[in-house]
Amino acid sequence: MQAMPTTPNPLTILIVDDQSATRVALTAELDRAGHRVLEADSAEWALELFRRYRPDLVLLDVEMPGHDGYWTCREMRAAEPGGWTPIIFLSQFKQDEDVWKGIESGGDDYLVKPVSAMILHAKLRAMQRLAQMRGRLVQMSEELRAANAQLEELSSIDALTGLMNRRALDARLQQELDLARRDGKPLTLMLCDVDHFKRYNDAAGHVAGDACLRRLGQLLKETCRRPSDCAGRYGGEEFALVLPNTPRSGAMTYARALMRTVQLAAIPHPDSPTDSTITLSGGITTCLPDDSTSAEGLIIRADDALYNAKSTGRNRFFS
Ligand code: GH3
Ligand code: MG
Ligand code: MG
Ligand code: MG
Ligand code: MG
Repeated sequence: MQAMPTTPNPLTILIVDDQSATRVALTAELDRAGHRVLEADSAEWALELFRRYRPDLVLLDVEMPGHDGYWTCREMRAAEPGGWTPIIFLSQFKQDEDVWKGIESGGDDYLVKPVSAMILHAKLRAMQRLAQMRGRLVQMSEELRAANAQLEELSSIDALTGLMNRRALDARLQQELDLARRDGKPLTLMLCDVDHFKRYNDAAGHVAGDACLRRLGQLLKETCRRPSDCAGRYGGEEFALVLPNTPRSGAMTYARALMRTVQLAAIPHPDSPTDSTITLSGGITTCLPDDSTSAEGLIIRADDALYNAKSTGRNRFFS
């Protein structure tokens, strides 16, 4: 027999065979090549070692007293959901059906005993290559999953304020509406619009305008005291608040607190015809949702109320 090189990548190999002579010969050869070897003389012991030591590869006999190799192979596959350990059958049965059964039970290859050292090492190499490829694929899919999660997060955040964006707000409103309907709880939607913000930009510049929106975003976030309250940027200089389990009276209290917070922040407005600092107008709608309540309907109602707050002088919240 030709001299076989030692392996650059040693494997932990589980040899399963009821014949000690076969195990001894295989172990000697694999040992010589630099692999680590585990030996089992029965299906039960093989499974025990498989679970305990997670070998890199299994050489599996077919005929054994008690459970046979096909059974052992199926059990090993069941013991590694989502994983894959290469399993090569090594058997004296050489009928086509034997090979078929081995592959059907989950084996990756089927060799007929006695097998030459060169064939054995070649098959180990092939399995090693597949395992490495699979490892790379698993790693890639994990990276992809992480990148997707990051993208998902980014796609729901407003870049300027760090609040939820319109997309995420719409989704949250729908979700809270469904929950409120199921639980028979009141839901409040509040739309807030910065007063005379065009004039602010015209007088102070867009950079200052952006900073002002960021500051307002912070203030809105701070007014969300319950974990279920959520604030988002609806678009431009408009913000929205989704307040689950909040009746009309609670919503009014909330609006007063918000107006007070903005008043205390005292962000100077260089060119407002109504006030020397930034103010908000708001439209509030509260519902006890039934089957006819829709997210669009809530937005329309909050928008109508906001229009009334604007047209009656601004710096106020209407419901
Ligand atoms: P009103 O009190 O009626 O709401 O007046 P307004 O000027 O706030 O309303 P209008 O809708 O006429 O103008 C909104 C302005 O908000 C227009 C734009 O200059 C400003 N704006 C919208 N989005 C942004 C933004 O991302 N950054 C900055 N700096 N300004 C924005
Ligand atoms: Mg046997
Ligand atoms: Mg507006
Ligand atoms: Mg405005
Ligand atoms: Mg306007």
